[in-house]
Amino acid sequence: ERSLFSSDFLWGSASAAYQIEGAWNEDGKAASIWDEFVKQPGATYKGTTGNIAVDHYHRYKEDVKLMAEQGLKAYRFSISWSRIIPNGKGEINLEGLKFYSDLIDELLKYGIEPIVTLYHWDLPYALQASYGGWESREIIQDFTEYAKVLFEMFSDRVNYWVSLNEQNIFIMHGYLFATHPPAVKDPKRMYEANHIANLANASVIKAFREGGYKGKIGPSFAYTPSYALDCQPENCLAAEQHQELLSYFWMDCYVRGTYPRLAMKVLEDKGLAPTQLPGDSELLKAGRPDFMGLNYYQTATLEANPSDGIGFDSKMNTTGEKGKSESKGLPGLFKTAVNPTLETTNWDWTIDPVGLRLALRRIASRYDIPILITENGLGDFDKLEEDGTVNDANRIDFLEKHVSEIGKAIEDGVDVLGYCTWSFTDLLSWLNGYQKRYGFVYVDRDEESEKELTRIKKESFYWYKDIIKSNGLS
Ligand code: BGP
Repeated sequence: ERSLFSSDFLWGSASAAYQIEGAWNEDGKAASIWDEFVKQPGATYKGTTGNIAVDHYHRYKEDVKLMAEQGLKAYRFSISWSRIIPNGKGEINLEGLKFYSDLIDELLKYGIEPIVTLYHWDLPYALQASYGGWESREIIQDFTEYAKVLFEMFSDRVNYWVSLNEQNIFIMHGYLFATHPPAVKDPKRMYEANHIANLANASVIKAFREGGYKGKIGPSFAYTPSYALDCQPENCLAAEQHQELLSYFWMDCYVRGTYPRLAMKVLEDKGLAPTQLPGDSELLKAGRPDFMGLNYYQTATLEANPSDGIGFDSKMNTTGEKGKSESKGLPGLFKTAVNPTLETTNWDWTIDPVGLRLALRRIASRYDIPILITENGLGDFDKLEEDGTVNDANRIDFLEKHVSEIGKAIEDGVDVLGYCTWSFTDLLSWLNGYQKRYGFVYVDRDEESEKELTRIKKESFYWYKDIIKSNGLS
């Protein structure tokens, strides 16, 4: 049997600073918007925070050793801006730089390719407080300056950079659902902040090009491909609206430097179109990425939504009791329906491996760009058995089917650079606490006590080890 994956395929796994590091106020780090947000009662599941998280900041050597044991080819992690530049602008914190420099060296020692995310949602709180974070154009320059510090310091050792992680998620949750900081519910402000984030993303990519750094850079997008319920024509239209407004709206900006025409018409009609200034369009066009980072978890099934208004509400399932989520969708355009052909996770996310092949094909077809899968995984309640094992058969099944669909997409002609599972160790799920686990490595902690945070290899750890070794065959 011949592997469908190239010999340099990046078999990886991913994490983000706030979700693993802990040490939230150590060695010169200042607070991020998440450090502040979690202090508000009811902000997160049972009030969980990343103050300690899984203590990766102090245990990174142990974690990297486990990665090496598994044979990981790549590891995606994010850098916490407020460790590097505590106030968001101005003075650089050398201790922060040293932490990531040491982490990169540790990875390279074992031949693991670092994939570095510049921004995974933990904005320095000072920038939120002083000018409203993503709502001010000042952030374009500050984000670019911060990125340049990292390019200068690390681009001799780093070949893959992710600019913004899931802009669509942090913007929609931050300014529409009010479930992420700054917890605003205002579609007008959302589209303004989003436009500024687009400009900041493009500005960083432009700076990367102008600096002549080696390596590749691109954003990671949370792409949820859409299906029409029952193939009814009006539901097909709803699915297209969903695709335009929730996917192409972002990806077109990244790759083409323009907003999709039909989505923009919807915003104009509703008085929600963002302010565009002279020069914006040129900047967006100068920010074409080298690859599209794809975070794929699920597909959505849509039906027509005859109601009117501009609200877009959703109720999240943060407890893991099936059937607790509800999405109303966009009035007049679409609403989410249950797909009778798909199983769901305990948190009501559809399980759809073919959806990954579809996502890859759609991106490749529309944009003709290489794709780096920067996240994919199953959140589950894993159980540590008396005998010290964790049999996460569900996760193995989930990942195996997704890997197989990647193989098929490669056969279809999609250029896939690599696959990072979410996540390597268990870690904090932003809104669902520590009980929603994704890792190959179990971390022994619960909501009440931090315990010893002992690392325990799950069954999936060994499964992925074999996949990597055989380059995707087993
Ligand atoms: C993505 C984020 C990750 C991670 C993942 C799982 O949206 O980029 O940081 O959290 O989703 O999501 P959750 O923790 O909500 O299950």
